[in-house]
Amino acid sequence: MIRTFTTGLALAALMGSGALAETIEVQMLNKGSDGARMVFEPAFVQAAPGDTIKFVAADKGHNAEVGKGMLPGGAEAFKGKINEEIEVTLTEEGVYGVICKPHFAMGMVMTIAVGDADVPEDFFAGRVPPKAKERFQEQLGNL
Ligand SMILES: [Cu+2]
Repeated sequence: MIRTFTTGLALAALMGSGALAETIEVQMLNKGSDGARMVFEPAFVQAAPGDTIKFVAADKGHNAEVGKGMLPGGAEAFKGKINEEIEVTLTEEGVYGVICKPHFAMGMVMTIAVGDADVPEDFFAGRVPPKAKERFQEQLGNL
């Protein structure tokens, strides 16, 4: 599949991905389709190694970054700026917890499982606000 990429990150993604790798879009929203406020949609993504996740700034004031320690060993953390649409290619299998920094306390988080992933024991080792933890646990229920 041929796609047009515009950012340097995406170019790196293209070079690092296999021929069948997919790009999966995740919207950053003030209000989800179920009415919930401050959400990533979808809130849970099952990806294959080499797939790219594109965070779309559908609404303003959000960012996407890996929560502290919420990534597989050997994987590289990513951190978008506010309103920045980033594309990240995930090659390491495992669970990635993604947060929106300004709305972390309001539970704006999502989970990406790459490949055959189990929840790491230390996933909640860092500081995770109650609402965020609640949503993470719901998302991790998909595994
Ligand atoms: Cu946000």
